[in-house]
Amino acid sequence: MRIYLLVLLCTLVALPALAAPVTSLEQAVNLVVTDKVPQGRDEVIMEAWGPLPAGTVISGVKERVMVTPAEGYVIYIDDYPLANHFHPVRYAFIVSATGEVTVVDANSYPLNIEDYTEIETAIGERLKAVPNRRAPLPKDPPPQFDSERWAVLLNGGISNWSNYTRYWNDLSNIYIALNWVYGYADDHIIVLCSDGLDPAPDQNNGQSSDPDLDGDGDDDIIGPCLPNTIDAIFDSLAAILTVDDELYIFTTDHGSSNGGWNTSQNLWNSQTMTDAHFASLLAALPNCEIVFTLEPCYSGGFLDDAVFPPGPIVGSSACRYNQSSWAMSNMQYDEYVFHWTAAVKGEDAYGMPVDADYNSDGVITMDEAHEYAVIHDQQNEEPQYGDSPRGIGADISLWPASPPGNVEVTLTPIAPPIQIPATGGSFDFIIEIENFETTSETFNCWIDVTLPSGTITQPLLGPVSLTLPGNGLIERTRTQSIPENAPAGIYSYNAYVGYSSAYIWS
Ligand SMILES: [Ca+2]
Ligand SMILES: [Ca+2]
Ligand SMILES: [Ca+2]
Ligand SMILES: [Ca+2]
Repeated sequence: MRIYLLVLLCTLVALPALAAPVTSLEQAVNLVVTDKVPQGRDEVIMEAWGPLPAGTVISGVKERVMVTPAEGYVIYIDDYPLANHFHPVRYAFIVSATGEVTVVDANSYPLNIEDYTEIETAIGERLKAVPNRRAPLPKDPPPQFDSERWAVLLNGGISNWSNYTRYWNDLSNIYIALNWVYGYADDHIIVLCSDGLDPAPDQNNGQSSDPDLDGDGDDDIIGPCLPNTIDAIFDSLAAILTVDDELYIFTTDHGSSNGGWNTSQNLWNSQTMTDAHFASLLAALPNCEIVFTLEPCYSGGFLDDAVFPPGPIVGSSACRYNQSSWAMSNMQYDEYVFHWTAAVKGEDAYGMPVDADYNSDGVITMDEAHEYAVIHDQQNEEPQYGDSPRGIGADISLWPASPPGNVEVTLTPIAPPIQIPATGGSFDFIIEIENFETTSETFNCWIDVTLPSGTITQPLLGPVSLTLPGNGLIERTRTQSIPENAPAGIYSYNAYVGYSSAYIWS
């Protein structure tokens, strides 16, 4: 009798091990993590859906993933949380009755993401905690030029689930570089970002994108990043731009492959822009100078379409046509555009100085910016570059397209030598600026002083923006007062014309 009972007990114990029913999402997630996530749950992003009846269609944004063979649970697994979408992902299916787990490879996150339950993981929480941040503003920006330089900055983001905070940070960083370092006028920098000015949350941190990218109180985002708004902007530019103008285009966000070299960039509300469409927008413009910098996954697939003769045009991308692009390890910016922007700006988004002027001519040309970004890019991506005519990127920067104007500035002291007593005083001088070109030139003029210690001061006068007609001449007499407490020694008074201290003509 005793023996019989023992056998019965063993049978009862053994049965559940053969077929363990799964009765909760949590159980399903734990099974998948144990069986299929060797790197550990905190290294992946997971979303779970179920229990679902047999015959439920499971779809990613880009594909049909499976039809559930039985009642069970679906767990979406992103093994590469720092890559921009769309990259390889997995869907696990757990049969309710038996706990059997199968995994299907796919390339996109769930179409009906709103039906899924987010599974808390360390990396998922870090991604949502990434702050919106603005790079420090340069201390002495150049005045804005009236020159015909335009910029279009785009971030689609797809949806508020996938519109990572870092995309806004990428836009803010390049906006500050264009406006505060290169003197692009505010109203010549057109920014289309996710849902535009809609106050509804559109970022994965649950917040709405701040339209003010540089924090000066003036909105910079003008509209949503949708096919019709992009087309409307390029239609306007086609009417405004002439061959003497310059256009800079920057895109961050996700991207997709449509097979081979055919790729697209994702826009807001799950819309897309194909490489061919982007190229058609550029083709409709006059043959002005065009530079574009692309961050999305598969963005290398835009170069074969959009870099075309006669140019001048320079394009670069974070990755090849068949590669994902990546966030920085701290997830605050995207890797390639973080370094590219640092190169042209002379400092990175954290204020660390950067020198990408490889030929030491005072100008960061487009080949140099790309080279700097390639050298410093530490993620699993191969940035791409193309220009037409071949090599023209070495002659193009974000400064106005024309080469330095033949404009000279001369300072002449009145009644030299100038000696100022210890009690202070003043002296007079003539400043003369002559344009030796036959066409009009627009530039800045400023004056600084080399102190007896050798230190050069901030500008004492200017920078002021001036336009001189062909062969024009300006001559002015100015008085400089010297305070009593100025240390004794020899002072040099320096005048400059050019764009900024980074780009001096004379
Ligand atoms: Ca919004
Ligand atoms: Ca602003
Ligand atoms: Ca292509
Ligand atoms: Ca250079």
